[in-house]
Amino acid sequence: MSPSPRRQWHLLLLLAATACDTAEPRWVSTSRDGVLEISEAFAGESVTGATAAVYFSLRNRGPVEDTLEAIVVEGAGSAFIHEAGERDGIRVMAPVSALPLPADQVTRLVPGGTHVMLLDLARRPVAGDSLRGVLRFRSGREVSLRAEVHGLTELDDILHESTRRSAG
Ligand SMILES: [Cu+2]
Repeated sequence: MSPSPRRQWHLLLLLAATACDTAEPRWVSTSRDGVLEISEAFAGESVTGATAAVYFSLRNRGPVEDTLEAIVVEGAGSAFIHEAGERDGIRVMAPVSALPLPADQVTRLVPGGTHVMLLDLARRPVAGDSLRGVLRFRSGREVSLRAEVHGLTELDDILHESTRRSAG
């Protein structure tokens, strides 16, 4: 006799739940030794086409600080680490030469905060594109980068999401 219809339903529900969990796979990349891990990488759709901002989370699992020193992204003439702040009530961003990653901590680059700025893009990134590159660290470690390009509305959702997350 075949399994009861009820049992099949349970199996289907289980499969559906699993499918939902993995519908948007969390992309993760690590250094060869597993100490540094990058996740939640995305880029904002460029309005002008000349520049784009990239955001991600960097986890340093090691017992000592490491430092992000260089970023190379395919199709971008250059990439800089930018810190965002306020000066005389005006929102400004300024390049910094390196981004320290404290031991055993996650450093988050989010809209409105520290980000990677891509300049001289060969072509305008649009939603659905994927930017690829590599991050280089003072220790000599390298981590590959793959950032999905999000549209402005989507980016707004992510901004709110990260705001909620940091508040909680
Ligand atoms: Cu910037």
